[in-house]
Order: sequence, then C-alpha cells, then structure tokens
Amino acid sequence: MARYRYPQPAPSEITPREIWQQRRRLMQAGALAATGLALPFGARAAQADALAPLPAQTNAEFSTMEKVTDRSHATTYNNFYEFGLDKADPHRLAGKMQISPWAVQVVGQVAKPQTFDIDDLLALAPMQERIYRLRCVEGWSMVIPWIGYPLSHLLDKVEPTGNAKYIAFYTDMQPETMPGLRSTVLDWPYREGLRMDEAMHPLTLLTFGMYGEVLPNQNGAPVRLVVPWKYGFKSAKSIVTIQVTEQQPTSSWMQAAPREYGFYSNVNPKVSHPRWSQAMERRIGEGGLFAPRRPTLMFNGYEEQVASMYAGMDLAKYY
Ligand SMILES: Nc1nc2c(c(=O)[nH]1)N[C@H]1C(S)=C(S)[C@@H](COP(=O)(O)O)O[C@H]1N2
Ligand SMILES: [Mo]
Repeated sequence: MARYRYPQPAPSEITPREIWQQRRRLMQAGALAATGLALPFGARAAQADALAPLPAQTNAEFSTMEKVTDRSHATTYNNFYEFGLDKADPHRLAGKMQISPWAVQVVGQVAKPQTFDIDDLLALAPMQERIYRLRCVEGWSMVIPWIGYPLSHLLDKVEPTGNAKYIAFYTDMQPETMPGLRSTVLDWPYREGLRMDEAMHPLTLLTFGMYGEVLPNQNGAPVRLVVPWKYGFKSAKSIVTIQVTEQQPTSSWMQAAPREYGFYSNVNPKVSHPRWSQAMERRIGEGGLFAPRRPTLMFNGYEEQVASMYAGMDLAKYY
C-alpha cells in the first residue's frame, strides 16, 4: 500500500515539550503491547476515573503528526445526545451507562450472522493506535489517538453476500441511564450508515479505546466507529447492532433534517451546511475563542486515501 502523506504543521506550531510528550506516550503504548500486558475488559480500578489500559501497536502510516488534543478536552467536550444536548452532559452522565455485559450482533446480508461478545470482538484482530483528526459538523475539531482495528476485519468474518451494499449501525438504548432518549430531537436508537466500500476502507476504525485506555463511556464505550474523513456524527458510539443491507439506510440525522444532513456527510469545505459555512474550523484546546480558526481540508485531510471512492459523484448533491 502507498505511504500516505499528511499535511504537516509548521514547526512553530509545535513546542518541543509536546513532541516529547507525544513520543513518550507512543513509546509507552508500544512497551505495553510488547509485554502483552492486558486487563480483562471492563476491569476498572477503584479510582473513579481510572480506565483499563488497552495496549496497541502504533500505526504511523495512518496517523497524523499534528499535536494531539489534550485528553481532558476529548473526554469532557462531547456529543452523545443520548445523555443530553450540552457538550458537558456526556461526561457528567454517561458514567451510569451499563457496558458490561456487552455484545454486538451482526445481521442482514451475510452468510454467517453472528453475535460477538465484547471480549471476542476485542480479540478479533491486533489493536492499533491511530491518531486521527475528528471534524464535527458544528465547526470544531480535535486530534485523537484512537485504538482499534479496521471494521473490514469484522465484516470479513461474517461474509457479506452479493447483495451487501450498505452497513447500518445502531447505538444501544438504555432508558434508565440515558436521559437524552426522552428528547425528540432525534429518532432513537441513534442510527448511522456507510456504503460497503466506505465500511471496508482501511481508514474506517472499529474503535475500543483512546489515549492508551479503553474508551470512556462518554466517548462511546465499549465499542464505536471512527470514520475520519466524514463529519463526526457518522462515528456512531456504543454500537450494539451492525446490519448489512441492500438498501441505503436512513440515518437518524437524515431523518431529523434531510436538507441539512445527507447520507454521505463527507467533510467538504466547499459544501456549506444550509445554516453555516464549513470552510473553517476551531481546533479544541487551541487558545480559546480568539485563536485563529484553521481552514477545513477536503475529506478532512484524507483526500488522497478516499477521493477515488467518490469519483464522478456530484458532492454538492450527495452531501
Ligand atoms: N450514539 C451516538 N453517537 C454519536 C453521537 C451521538 O449523539 N450519539 N454524536 C456524534 C457526533 S456529532 C460527534 S462529533 C462524535 C463525537 O465523538 P467524541 O465525543 O468521542 O469526540 O460522536 C458521534 N457519535
Ligand atoms: Mo459532531
């Protein structure tokens, strides 16, 4: 496979300390993987906020070298509407979500439909750490070290049939722990979808951890999707069902506001949201409201890897 190039930040954007911290973090992750140290999933230390480490090999080929967003931002400024619409709601409330036991059923146009216990999913393929940009449709972005493996590994296991054209993802519904389900902003459960080639693309990550540990609940524990060239809402959290379909699924966002959210939702600075431009973004943690915003990149900077999937498509029509 070709070695991908990512836009590099100017040296002045990086302080030596940040570089040093990032290297140290990557080395720690590598050392953990080397010793094979792993805690059973869901094992959490007594300390309220401590999460189990999730060892992984760094995948440099698919990682941006940009400065990683502080973990404190990535775990406290979240969209997870099941817990409320405020950015602080998921961190405040998602701790109550029940994530053990957890299973993911894979159904639909597959030769071998299967329900995977979370421990079987964790063991399905080697864990990789990938530092991806995440661009929210609201105009902000982060750079997050995710841990997971390509979704294609799971899909290969269930053997999609000749009719398999799309994949639908469904988030869990826990009325007792998710107060946001009472809201009518979205139709629940949270549903998202990908075309088959998008789902099989090596960048599409079935994600179990971040920052060297299993996912915090507010970030979609115990398993979520991360599709880095699409707006953040495509990256469904806390997935319980994966359905392989022949027809294009309708996502919760398409259903709520079809004029604003299409099926593809590729990051595209040239196609405005009906109510605001998508040309610029604010990097969370970068000097507050007065920090200069940065230009949003086509396909969130992953153009070289993904553009060929949309060759000949009018991206203003298929937004
Ligand atoms: N189930 C579910 N998944 C979701 C959302 C949600 O509200 N519910 N929000 C999405 C949006 S809009 C974004 S930007 C990302 C945010 O992921 P993060 O909080 O881990 O950064 O999650 C996506 N996945
Ligand atoms: Mo988002």
